[in-house]
Parts: sequence; C-alpha cells; structure tokens
Amino acid sequence: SRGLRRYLLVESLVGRWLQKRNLITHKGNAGHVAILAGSPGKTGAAAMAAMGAVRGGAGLVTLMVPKSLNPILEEKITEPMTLPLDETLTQTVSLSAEEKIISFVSSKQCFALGPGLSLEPEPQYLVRKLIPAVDCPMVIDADGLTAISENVEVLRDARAPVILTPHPGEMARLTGMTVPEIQADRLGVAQTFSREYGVIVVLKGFRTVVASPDGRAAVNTSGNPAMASGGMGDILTGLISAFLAQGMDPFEAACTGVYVHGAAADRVVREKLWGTRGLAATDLLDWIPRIIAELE
Ligand code: NPW
Ligand code: AMP
Ligand code: MG
Repeated sequence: SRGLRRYLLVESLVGRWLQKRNLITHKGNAGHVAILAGSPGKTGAAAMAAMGAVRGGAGLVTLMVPKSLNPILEEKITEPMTLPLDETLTQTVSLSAEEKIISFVSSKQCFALGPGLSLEPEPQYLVRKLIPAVDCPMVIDADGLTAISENVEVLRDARAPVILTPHPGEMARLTGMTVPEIQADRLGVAQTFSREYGVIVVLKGFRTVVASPDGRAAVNTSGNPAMASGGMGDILTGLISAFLAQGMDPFEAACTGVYVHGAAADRVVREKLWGTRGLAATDLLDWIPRIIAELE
C-alpha cells in the first residue's frame, strides 16, 4: 500500500534483497560503476569510494579524476581503472571535461559523484550540469550535495533514478533547515525532501533513514559510534553504487548498502575487541564481503 511501507533494516530483511549471484556471472554483467571524485588533499575520498564499490561486488569500477591526480590514484588503488580528466589551475575537474564524462557514463550502470570533489566553482557548476545530462542511475554524495544545495530544482530534471546520501550537515544545506531541526524529525525530513524532488534520500548518522519518493521508508539498525571518523561516508557511496550497478532496485540498493556498511563496522569492532574509538574507514573493506556472504 503506497505510502505505508516502513521497513526496519535487519539481517533477515536485507537477506531477502541480497540474492546469491548466478554461476555464470562475469565482470561484464556484474555492473560497471563510474565515479567522479577527488581533488588535492582529498584523493582518499576518491580511493575509498572506488574500493567500497569493489567490495560491494561491482564487476568493474572506473574512477574519473583531475588529470594531475591520476598518478596518485593509480598507485593508491589497483583494481579500479582510472580516467584522467581536464582540470583547472587548482587541480580540480574542469568544465571542459563535461562531454567526456557524459559519454563515458552513458554505457555504465551507475554514476557516483561527489566524494572529495571540492567546493571550487568549476566542479560545483559541473555537477549541476551533469545531473540532467546523464542517463544512468546516480549516487550523489559529499561535495556533489553541496553543489545541488545551490539549486535544488536541478534534481527535477534528472533522467534516471537518483540516490542522495547526506549527513545531517549536508541535509541542512539542501533544505535550508538547521541540523537540530533535521535531527528532531529525521524520517519526516527525508520523506518530505524525497517526495518533493523525486529522489531517494539516505539521511546518515545514528539510525540512518532511507526514504523513497514512492512512499517506502526504512530505518537502519546497524552501525556504531566508532564510525564517527573521516571517510566512512565515502565507502558507503561506493557500496550503494555497487548494489545499484548490479541491478538492484534503487531503494533496496540504498538500504542494503546502509545495512551492510554498519554491519561491517559492528563486526570489525566485535572481532577485534575494539571499542567506540580508533576505527578507520578502510578497516571496513575486508569485512564487507563477509557480511554479504552471511546475507546472501
Ligand atoms: P557543524 O560544524 O556542526 O555546523 P562538510 P565533510 C556538519 C571529503 N572527505 N551531525 C558539521 O557542521 C568528503 O568526501 C575526504 C550533525 C560539520 O562541520 C567531502 O568531499 C576524506 N552535523 C569533503 O571531505 C576524508 C554534522 O557538517 C560539517 C554531521 C568534506 O566532507 C574525510 C561537515 O560537513 C571526508 O569524507 C552530523 N553527523 N556531520 C579524504 N581522506 O580524502 C557533519 N555535520 O563541510 O560537508 O565536510 O563531511 O568533512
Ligand atoms: P560521512 O559523514 O559522510 O563520512 O558519513 C559517516 C557515515 O558513518 C554514515 O554512514 C553514518 O551513518 C555513519 N555513522 C557515523 N556515526 C555513526 C553512529 N554514531 N552510529 C551509526 N553510524 C554512524
Ligand atoms: Mg561524507
């Protein structure tokens, strides 16, 4: 019944969404994730998003980065491919890269944009130009969300499903509300924005909520305060992108990514006997396939 589908993200539910792969699966039909990310000082965000996609099972991952950062990413990561792009004097992606990006993502199953992309004017403007121009499902995070905040109406012109992954600070920017106002009604704020702009909203933080414009909404149960460290969100972007690229329904892909991400963090902390501090975002990576194995 439309508008009344509420989900609590627990192992049994996510396990129904995450099915074992067909035996004849190959990298060419397991989804190709294209990621636009990175700027000087924030190459880590790009690398983490790319590895999140690899660990989430994407068949192929290509990271599009400003060209002078390409040698750094080529060393940092191995499995993902890279695509060097025209850049500005500040080594951020240039507007002149627009056509190259549009044509590259057109044959891909997911386009993720924003992690570490920077708040420089050209990449910010480029995000707003790309949203109505690309025809593949999108996951928009971090500096990509800040770009949208400048003109939220651009979301109405998207031609494919869009998943936004704001933390409360980014949600405040998107809505013009304050963080306390958002935190006081997390589900309501996510649902209102989702319906208004026709996008899936993943409002992150303790008990992440996911809202779909079709009325479905979910609250996550996994995760812990050791996740309050830089880079966690960048890995989530890659993970959701991988599930989306593998053909999952966008709402279920968002929910599955959110649950697996938190469950991986819970598992590392439990297995290593760690507490609420010291977890690094990349510590999650090795545990993601294990959590997926238990679900599928
Ligand atoms: P305040 O201070 O409370 O007013 P930003 P970012 C608020 C990249 N990274 N609950 C809070 O505002 C990302 O991908 C790169 C409530 C805070 O000051 C981005 O591209 C890394 N409020 C870029 O850095 C690792 C919350 O928002 C402000 C909140 C900037 O991303 C790190 C911060 O938000 C990082 O991922 C919460 N839960 N969370 C790398 N290694 O390359 C945040 N706020 O200004 O959007 O900054 O999230 O750090
Ligand atoms: P970001 O701020 O973009 O790096 O994203 C942080 C990620 O860590 C999101 O997926 C949050 O839901 C998660 N996270 C941070 N703090 C907590 C917490 N206290 N409980 C559960 N998840 C958290
Ligand atoms: Mg983030």
